[in-house]
Amino acid sequence: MKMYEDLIRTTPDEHIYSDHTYDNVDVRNSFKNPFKRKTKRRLIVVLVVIVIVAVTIIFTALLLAKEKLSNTLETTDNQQTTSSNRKTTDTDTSNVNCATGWITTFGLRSCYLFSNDNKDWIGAQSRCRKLGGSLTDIETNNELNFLNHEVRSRFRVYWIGGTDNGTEGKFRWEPSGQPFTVTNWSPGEPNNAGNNEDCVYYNRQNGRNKWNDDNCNSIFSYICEIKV
Ligand SMILES: [Ca+2]
Ligand SMILES: [Ca+2]
Ligand SMILES: [Ca+2]
Repeated sequence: MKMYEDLIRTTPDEHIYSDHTYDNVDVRNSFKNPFKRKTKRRLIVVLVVIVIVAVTIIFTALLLAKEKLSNTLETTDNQQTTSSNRKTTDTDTSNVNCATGWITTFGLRSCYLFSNDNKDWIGAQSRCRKLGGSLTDIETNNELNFLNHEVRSRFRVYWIGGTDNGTEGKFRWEPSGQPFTVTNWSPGEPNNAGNNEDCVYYNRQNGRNKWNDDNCNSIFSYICEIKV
């Protein structure tokens, strides 16, 4: 209050109401002037209105931003769900119906099974045949991209149907006997290490999904393919 009185005491307007004196009584009288009180009240009301409007604008902007973010996340979720459904249901526009546990994607006329168990290459091929297919062959970039993507999301090593057994260095798909038309070798592979690597698997070396030739007696998971 003392500070406020000092301030008022030095205000030029006080000359009007102080009757040319600066004693405390005159200053208090001038402060009680109804005109000044009204002005002060109006000022406070205007300030309060400004604060309310500013808070409302900020709150509305935050709400809109939150809603926009929520819509974006929902759209992404829907797209992912659609993508997932495409692989696992018969609503795929390629009209490929896959049995439970087998997957496909748009543009491919095959279903694929990623095994949960492990076998050597011959045992894996035998198992796939019993299921009505064979170890997968990879004949197009579309098929390669699909399998690369699927292997990337799993933490296993998978046998595929490639081999150069019988003719060293000439890789083919079994059982079709077709030579490789697309390849996805790891750097430095195939190297036929120890002169004893004739079967091909998908490795996870350096986090990439590349092929390696390995000893056919090694035990890995496997990818079966049924052409429809
Ligand atoms: Ca194939
Ligand atoms: Ca070999
Ligand atoms: Ca190798």
